[in-house]
Amino acid sequence: MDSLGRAYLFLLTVGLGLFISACTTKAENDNTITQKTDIPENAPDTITPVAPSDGPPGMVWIPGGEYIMGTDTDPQHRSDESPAHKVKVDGFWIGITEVTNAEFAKFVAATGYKTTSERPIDWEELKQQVPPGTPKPADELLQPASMVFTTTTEPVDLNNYLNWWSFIQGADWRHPQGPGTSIIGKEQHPVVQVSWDDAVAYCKWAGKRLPTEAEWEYAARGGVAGAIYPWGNDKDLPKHTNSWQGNFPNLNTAEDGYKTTAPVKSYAPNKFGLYDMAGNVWEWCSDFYHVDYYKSCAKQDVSINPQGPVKPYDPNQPYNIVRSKRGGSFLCNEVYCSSYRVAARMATSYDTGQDHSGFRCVMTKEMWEEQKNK
Ligand SMILES: [Ca+2]
Ligand SMILES: [Ca+2]
Repeated sequence: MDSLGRAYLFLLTVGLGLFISACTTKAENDNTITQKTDIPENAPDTITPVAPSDGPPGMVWIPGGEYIMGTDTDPQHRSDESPAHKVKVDGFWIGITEVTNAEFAKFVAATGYKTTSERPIDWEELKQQVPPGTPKPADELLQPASMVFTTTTEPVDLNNYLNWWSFIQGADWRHPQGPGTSIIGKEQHPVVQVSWDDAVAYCKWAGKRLPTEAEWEYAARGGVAGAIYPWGNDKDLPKHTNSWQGNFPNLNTAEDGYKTTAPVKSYAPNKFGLYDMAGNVWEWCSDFYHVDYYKSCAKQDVSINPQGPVKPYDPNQPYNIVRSKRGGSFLCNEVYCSSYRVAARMATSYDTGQDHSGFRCVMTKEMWEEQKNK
């Protein structure tokens, strides 16, 4: 499953994997809390930025407010999306699109930054995310590498993500599928093969930060209470988002127009004016991921600006330091992942780059004031 990160895939690839658990492909539903799923008739039109002439370029102002985060009623929801709970967030600016290759290239040109995938694997660091006693792999296996998806030739066991994920040396943001591939002509596509560390480094350079999960979901919902997707409840996915049609992972019919990434803004925005909150590429959030985090949030009447759990934990990868990602990608489909739903969450280790994973940034008023005065 794509939630399993670099450390596990790497160890499995080199034959040292000691732990892998079957992933959950079936939705769970306990219906303990009722949540409204109908779109209200008075849903707002696209909300205009508070100060469009004065806002950071490429971002839209999301007015602060209260909403129900997570879901108990979406038939496809997984246990970590429950219980639905009340959250209040302050207003913030958010990127209208995922960060593009052109934008990331400017950052790299200005700073000389090397992404996680471009650096040799640091065994001392990796060691902390694998079962104790795992032997050190040979040095030739610790070369720069990243995770690449490959369409299979026939239907495969969906419980074994090694059927479609490989750890490829030379795969990085400039070569998303490995040596011989490039991003030439894909300047307006979202950057991929970025780890959480890379996304944070970009944000810092830009005077921004990653969204919290609470901010991300609030923005994705577009002010429409209880909908399943950023556009509402319409099940005609190819009309709204870049996901996967056909049979995963062997047949990609690209009914939505794209087999891998699409240029940002290829589909209509949500009611906040945000593009690709569902699909195209996954988006890192600032929070650690903890499978039971919502249970602790739900103990409060309202969680105010929640920042995520203090410690990460994903039972599928108990040693990994996992961060949350949101929105799903061009690989998501109804059978396997369905993470284009606004409530869907994903745990991925902070050092993992994948060719379906990127990010977008947010900015507070204070950050914008500081940036403006530079
Ligand atoms: Ca597609
Ligand atoms: Ca996205």
